[in-house]
Amino acid sequence: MEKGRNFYITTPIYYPSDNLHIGHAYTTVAADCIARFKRMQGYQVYYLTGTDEHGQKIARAASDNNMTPQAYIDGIVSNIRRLWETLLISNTGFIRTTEARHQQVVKKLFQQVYDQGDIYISEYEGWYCLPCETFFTERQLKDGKCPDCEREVELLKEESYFFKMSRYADRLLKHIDENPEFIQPESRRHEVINFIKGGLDDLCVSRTSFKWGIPVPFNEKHVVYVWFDALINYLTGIGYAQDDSMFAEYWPADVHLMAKDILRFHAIIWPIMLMAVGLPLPKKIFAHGWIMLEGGKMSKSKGNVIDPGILVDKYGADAIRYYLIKEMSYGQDGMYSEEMLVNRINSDLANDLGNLVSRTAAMVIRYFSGQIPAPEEYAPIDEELKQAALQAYQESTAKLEKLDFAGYLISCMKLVARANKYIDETEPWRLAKDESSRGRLGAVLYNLLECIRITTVLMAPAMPQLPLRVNAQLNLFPSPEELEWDSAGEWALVPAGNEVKKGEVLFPRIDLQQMEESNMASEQEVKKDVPAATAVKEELKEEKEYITYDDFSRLDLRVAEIVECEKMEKADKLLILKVKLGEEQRTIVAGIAQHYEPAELIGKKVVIVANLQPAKLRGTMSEGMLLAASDDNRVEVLMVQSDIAAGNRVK
Ligand code: ME8
Repeated sequence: MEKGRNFYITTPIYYPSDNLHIGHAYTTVAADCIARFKRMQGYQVYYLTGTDEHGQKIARAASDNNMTPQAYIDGIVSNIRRLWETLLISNTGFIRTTEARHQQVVKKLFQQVYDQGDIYISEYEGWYCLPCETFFTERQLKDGKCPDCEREVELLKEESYFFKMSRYADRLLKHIDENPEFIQPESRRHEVINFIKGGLDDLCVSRTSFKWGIPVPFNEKHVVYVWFDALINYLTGIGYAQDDSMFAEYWPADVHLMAKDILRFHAIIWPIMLMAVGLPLPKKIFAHGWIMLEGGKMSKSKGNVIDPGILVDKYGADAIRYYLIKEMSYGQDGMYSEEMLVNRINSDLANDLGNLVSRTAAMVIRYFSGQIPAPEEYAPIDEELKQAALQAYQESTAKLEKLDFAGYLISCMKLVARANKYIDETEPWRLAKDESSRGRLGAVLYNLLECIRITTVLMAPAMPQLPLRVNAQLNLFPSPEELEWDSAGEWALVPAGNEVKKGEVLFPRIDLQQMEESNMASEQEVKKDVPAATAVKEELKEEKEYITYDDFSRLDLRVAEIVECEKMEKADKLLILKVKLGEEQRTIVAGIAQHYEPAELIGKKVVIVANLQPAKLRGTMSEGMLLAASDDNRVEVLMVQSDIAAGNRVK
């Protein structure tokens, strides 16, 4: 195997004190995205995740459930493995700290550090935070509580072994200084430097107050401190002291990924442990932000958790993965609510990506009997599209290398938006009307398929099912399971002549109201006073006079394309739209400013009442009215998703 083409990435090993939540999925999905990206680049990737199974917290959770720790965690660990399968996590290894292979390595290294004089026995008194499995000094407490999670701490006093961290502080500072990429993002790197400069205390690395841990090899009254035990998983997982050639292939790790809560363990204790045992340090330790709920941070011990398995059942793994990765803005916290998730699925995946695929497929079927045309007749605008594709490839690569997850997906979606705009600019439906434009029509559709191919390759690390699902319709890849990353940097690889089939909608639009209703129903919390469903039914019951078909046909309803849109000055509710109906352009004033940003409407096709008497609204003449659905809280403008051209009638 070619050296230097190996890549080793890890997630934290999670506590199986309870089932995992969407916060854990956040890290695991992000690491999976990088693992898949690197595999597509041709690296031999080892992706390790697992569970941190010792310590007082696990022992207490088990006894609260009247179970032995082992039986308790076995159940949770099998749920975790299943969850990762559901989320399409492609981990190479899964390590449990209760495995014999790990216990042996922990004992061996503890002994080695003790023998060389870096571990000594003394007495410890300190404040212990159980959820964080961490000791604090009186000075470190915040209002008498844990400075990290702000929960109660307890005073513990015991004979303990200590690890001489202070001895290595200067060496660690020098390493951080000489390797700017070692701790990232930059703001976190500074935090760590300041913390070390503030002085490192020796670390208490054993416990006598409980038994659920790995015994200290030379004094069985003690068990090894859970963090000293857990960090070593990164070595055991790739065969340290058991499979030397495998270990040599993968160590040092390329990336340890985690959230900022456990950065100090990874950026201070872990490197010092490695220095003490004489191993090279990992290349990068990267701490992303937290995913927050509206009410604050989510955590198992606060009980406000979101089960990602339920979300996958409802919305599909690709959609959940997309949301989580897009929410991981570089160095910042993300937010989760089901409403935000549904809105993002609808806007990015259903409207933008899904529509691009379905419009293109429909046009190839309609105009070329489903056979991918060869690109015969180019126009200068094609070069622009090609450059946009190349830029998406270059930007996505750079962002993923930097672990800028949101930035990566933003680059992909820019290409999708550019391709949708290209449809509007080239107007294939117009070309189709003229036999002499057939060569040009073929090139337009070919270029669109090319953009879809490139987008699919680029998005595959985030959405592993996308290539298969796109391929089922568009037949762009000979083997969609084995895409090469660099194929996204090339143009004109789509195989002309392949057959395109009509397929299922890639990302069906989700009705937020229906979703909320079904949630309410499943939680059996339907209250008697005005749930949304009842309100709708009441409105329908309101008797309306019948009209004849002739009455109806007096309405001139038309498809109109919004070409400009801006907020009306000094009117919070009004937007001024310029719409095109075929050749004709009109101005419409619509009361939707609180529901739509002007930019999101441009390029959209809506339905208007074209023969409504023009009226002046706040000084602007409005020449028509948009159709929209509404309830008490929202207004949704009706849109035409297909390529039916502006100007056509709605009947
Ligand atoms: O700390 N937002 O395990 P843990 C983002 N066993 N990420 C989150 C999150 C949230 N709201 N909640 C959890 C431990 N995470 C130790 C690790 S490693 C040698 C030992 C993710 O189960 C994030 O990666 O408490 C965080 O660092 C980790 O889960 C903590 O998992």
